[in-house]
Amino acid sequence: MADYLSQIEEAVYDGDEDLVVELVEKALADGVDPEAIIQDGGVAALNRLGDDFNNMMAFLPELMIGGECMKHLIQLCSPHLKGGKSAFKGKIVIGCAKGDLHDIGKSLVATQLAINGYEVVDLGTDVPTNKFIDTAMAEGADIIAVSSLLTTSQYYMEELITRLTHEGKRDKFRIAVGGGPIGPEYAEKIGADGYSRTAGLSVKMADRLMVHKPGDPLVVEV
Ligand code: B12
Repeated sequence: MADYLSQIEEAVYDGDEDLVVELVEKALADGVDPEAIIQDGGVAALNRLGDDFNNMMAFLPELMIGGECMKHLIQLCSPHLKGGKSAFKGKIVIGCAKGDLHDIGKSLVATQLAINGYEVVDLGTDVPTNKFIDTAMAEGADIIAVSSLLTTSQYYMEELITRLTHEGKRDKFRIAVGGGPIGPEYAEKIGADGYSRTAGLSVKMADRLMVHKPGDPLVVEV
């Protein structure tokens, strides 16, 4: 299994889409855990590409191809992810903060929540604060979940909470935040209700948020 995972990691890192598809199909057929393929294969490669980008050893095209490989990988793995209880648990509006086009992590979170009993309204990328609020109101959502990978877009998470407070709507929704640069400290600082480090953990976080009351401490799953 470790062999498959390291080969998948290398293929995503190298941007070899055909090889990624071939290896992931073989690994799934051999019973390798789809979550391990996503995390230890795909995410591990993207983290390496991100580090290379920081060190000017990789550039935008490499990130784009890596992202495409990851999307193929997720598409193949998603039908094999195991859900828990399927009874309806609540409604979640999710999207990427304004200015942010990184949707791989957000989509993984949306998938995990959907296969574990949540109705998910996915607003996609670059979502203006208004749209989160208007959709959550119209849908009667329980949770608004915002993803941000850019330090320049994470500010809009704070804007969302400030706007809800000013409009007297803060207590209508639990706010969950996550994504690369986001940690529990930031979530606490802006007054969010929940944070989880991974998509898998977002289900436990959402389950806890459904019984969370205004003023309760931040729910953290790391
Ligand atoms: C792939 C990639 C891209 C692709 C994105 C493709 C796509 N469709 O998503 C492309 C090429 C488009 C891209 C563009 C850019 N990128 Co980019 N990109 C990456 C890269 C390599 C991987 C991101 C990724 O998908 N990771 C894998 C996923 C699964 O992880 P994740 O998103 O963190 O999600 C997990 C958790 O965080 C959590 N989670 C995520 N969201 C949420 C939400 C909630 C509510 C919860 C509870 C949990 C949760 O669950 C997920 C699964 O476990 C990262 C490097 C890195 N290490 O992350 C850089 C990175 C994010 N990019 C970066 C930059 C700078 C850019 C650009 C500005 C580059 C440029 N000069 O144009 C543009 C910006 C575009 C824009 N406006 O958004 C920087 C950001 C630096 C910063 N701190 O602001 C990074 C960190 C690279 C680096 N090291 O410098 N990028």
